[in-house]
Parts: sequence; C-alpha cells; structure tokens
Amino acid sequence: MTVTSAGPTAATEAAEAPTFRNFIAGEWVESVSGRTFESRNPADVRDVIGRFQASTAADVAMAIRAAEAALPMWQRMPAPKRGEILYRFGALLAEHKERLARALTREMGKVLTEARGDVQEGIDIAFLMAGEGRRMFGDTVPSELPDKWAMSVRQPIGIAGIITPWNFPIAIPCWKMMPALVTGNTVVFKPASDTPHCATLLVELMAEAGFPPGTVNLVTGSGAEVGDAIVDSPDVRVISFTGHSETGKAIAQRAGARLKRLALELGGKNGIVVLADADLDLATEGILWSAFGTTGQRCTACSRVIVEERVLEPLLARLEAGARRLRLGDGLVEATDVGPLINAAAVEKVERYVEIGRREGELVCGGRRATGPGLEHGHFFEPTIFTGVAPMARIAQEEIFGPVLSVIPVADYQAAVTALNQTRYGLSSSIYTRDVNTAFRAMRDFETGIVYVNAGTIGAETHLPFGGWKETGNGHREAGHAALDTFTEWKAIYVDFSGRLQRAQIDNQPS
Ligand code: UN1
Repeated sequence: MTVTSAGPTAATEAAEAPTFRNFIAGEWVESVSGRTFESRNPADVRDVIGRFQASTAADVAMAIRAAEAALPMWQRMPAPKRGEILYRFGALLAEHKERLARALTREMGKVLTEARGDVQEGIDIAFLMAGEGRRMFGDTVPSELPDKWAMSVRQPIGIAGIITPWNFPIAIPCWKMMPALVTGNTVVFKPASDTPHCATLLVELMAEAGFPPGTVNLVTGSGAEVGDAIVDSPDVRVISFTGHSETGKAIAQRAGARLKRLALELGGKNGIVVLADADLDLATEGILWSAFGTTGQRCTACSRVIVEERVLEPLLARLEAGARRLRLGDGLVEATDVGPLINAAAVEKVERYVEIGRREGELVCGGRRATGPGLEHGHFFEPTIFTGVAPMARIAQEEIFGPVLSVIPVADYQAAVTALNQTRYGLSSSIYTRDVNTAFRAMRDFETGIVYVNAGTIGAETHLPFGGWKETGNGHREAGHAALDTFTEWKAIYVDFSGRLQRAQIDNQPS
C-alpha cells in the first residue's frame, strides 16, 4: 500500500481551506459520510486551517479491521525492531519541531515557546519508549521447586483505542501511542475535534517513520460518533482517554460493561501551598506560570493558591502585579505571554465561573473577555484572580480550565493540607517553603499523583509516571515505564525441567 499526503483532496475547491483525510490501512481516505468539519485558529477565527472528515461508525469499523489485519505481523516483529521505528519517528519529530510547533499554535492557541515544549514532550516519549523496545522488563525469579524456571513477560493486548484532548495535541497522542505501539498493539486514534490538523501532521510523520500500514489508523470526527464506536467495539480491547471527567465516566460505564482495559486521565484542581517562610518572588513566578501558562488549559494548571495568612497581602500584591503585566495575543507573536482559549464555549464557561466567583470571593484582577487591538477575532480572556475564597467554594472545587485563580487564605500548614486535599481531584500539587522538614511532610501528606517542592504544578517529565489520585483518573499512569501497564497483559511462565511431576505448594512441604 502506498502512503500519500493527507491533503488536500482533488474535491477541494481552490478558494476553500484544504481538506484532510482519515488514515486507514496506510491510505489517506475520505469518510463514508461525505461530510467534513472545520478547524479554525482560536486567536483569529477568520483563519480556517482546514476541513476534516466527519467520520462515522462505518469509518471506525474500517480502521478496526485495518488494525486487526496488521496485528499478527506487528506483534511478531521483535520489540527492539518496533523500537527502532519509534526512534525514527522521534528523530522526525525533532527535525520537524518548528513546523509542528507553529501549526500547533495556529490550531490550539498556546504560545510558540509552549508549543515547542509540547512537541518536545512527544520527542521525549518517542525516545523513551523506543528504548523500552529493548527493556520491557519482566521478572525472573527463583522457583520454590528444584529444576523449575519461573518468569513473567509482557504481551500486547490487541487493538488500542486512543482518544485525545486538544490541550496537548502532539504530546498526549504520543504519550499514548508510543507505549501502545512499542509493546505490539495496533492503534485506532481519534483526536479532539478542535485539533485534527495537529493529529494529521503527527500521523503523516508516523507513516514516514515506517510504522507499517494498519498499525496506526487516524479517524477524525465527533465523540458521539467516532469515540463511542471505538469504545463500544468488542475488538478494541484497551482504551486510553484524556479529557473531561463527565466524558470519562461515560466511557468507563460503556467500557466496564465489556470488561475492557481503560486508562482515564481526567480533571484537576491543582493547588500551590505558600507558607510564610517561602521565597515569595519565586512562588509568584511559579504560580503565574502554572495558572496562566497555556491560558490555564492544562490538567496540571494551578487554580488554587493556599497561602498562610501572614503572607497573604505581600503575595497577592505580587500576583496581581504579575498578572496585569501578562500580554495577551496571538501565540505566534514573540511578545505574547498568554494565548486565547480554545473556543467560544470555553470563553462562556470561564465567564460563568467568574460570575460565580464574584459571589464567592473578591475579584483582584481580570474577569472579562479581553478586547483591544489584535484580540477582536479570538477567544481571549483576561488573567483573573479571586481572593478570600473558601476551600469549598465552587470556584475552588470545580475545574474551570481557563485563566482563573482562587486564593485561599489559611492559618497554618495543617489547615493548608486540609484545604489542599479537600477536592475530588488529585493530579498535581506544590509547596513553597524553605523548611526541609515541612517540604518532606508535604511530599507525604499531599494526596496527588505529582508533588512539586519550590516549583509550580506544571512541567512533568516523561520518564516518571503521570496521573492522578481520586477522580483525576482510574488508577492508571501515563509516561514512564508505568505506561506499559496500560497496554500489556502479564504472562507468568513456568518451565519444569526436572522430568517428573512436581506439585507446587505440596511437594516441597514437610509431610
Ligand atoms: C495535561 O495538561 O494534560 O506537566 C498534560 C505538564 C505537562 C503535561 C500536561 N508536561 O504540565
């Protein structure tokens, strides 16, 4: 099968934006629906990036058949050889980093430096997982019986359904697809409808890297049609999803009915604790970066600052001054600090929470759609800070996924721990203190999958496990070698070379 470019198709009219296609069995194909949807630049919605296939269950079925057909060959390929393809893919990502980062900023809105970081996370996980092709450790242990061998190996599960969000449109698909593929699974990939162009560029490079036809299949379209068809297919044995908690719960019900392996990465309400002995300038930088970087649209974003009352005023003054200095604009413009929100619905959601916040706390700065030259056609919102917020207030409990920060004053460390943990989520957290004993207490006490000391809540590296406690997920982890657990079955193997029947737990016991 030949691999051709993703688009535009011959049917595209010259005046229109290019039309891109699905990638199934190594071919760029149109949806059977004959329908498409648009992707637009959130910094300037007049800029149409392209049209993408509005796929249906029939397209998903074709992708699953392709993934199934490729499975025996891919599973039999030695893992180090699969790893070499991942390595080539990582190298291609590095080579095309700038082009991808620019496309990412145009489609998703984050500023270019952050977009480069997003692509870099893809490179990092590709190289890490390429190495797993030569590791993929199991256990070799002594048997309790003589002349008997005991060991465990990982084996692929089968077809993996990969459903990804728009906020890290290069990194997160790579976090999921690299471990799935190196362990010998084949993939059906449904990207978020806000960032199908990034997904298309990624899959183009995967094809170029040499992933054989059918090992990676891209199907764009809605969650209701494409996502549900992947989740409901009995042939897709493992699903990895990052996105909204409500969607995650719905997927869990459907997947649970079929006893599917399911890895969920959902909401966060991440807090930074600032104690009275902290370096307040350092804390301010970390908070502003974590709260307003990526316009607050990270699962790991800081949306709560829990501060010892004694330093509330000086910290707040620094935060306000810093937030007011942030420059909003198109992420492709060098001077921009904060890009747009992803779409109009996100702006409306943030506005609704700001209204709630006005009743629950005191508005320090921001609180409005951002206007002004260069912002007229984008989804911009001012960096917003509320203070005097109670730990159980809605703006301190519910995920807003935008540039809104709640400052929660507390009496001491113990009250800070209580407030920090008083949430149904548990992804990331941080503490600013100069006291080493308190830092270690926080490392023990904070109920989150990631804890930072004297740094913000964002910036996880790909070689440690990424994921959260409580309702942030369902116990699985991405990245690190922990990611392999999502995509592999364990097989325990016993080889008896004694030449006689040896009964475990019986023959080695005193009679
Ligand atoms: C996410 O927002 O879903 O730790 C991922 C970080 C990034 C990844 C965030 N490395 O903020």
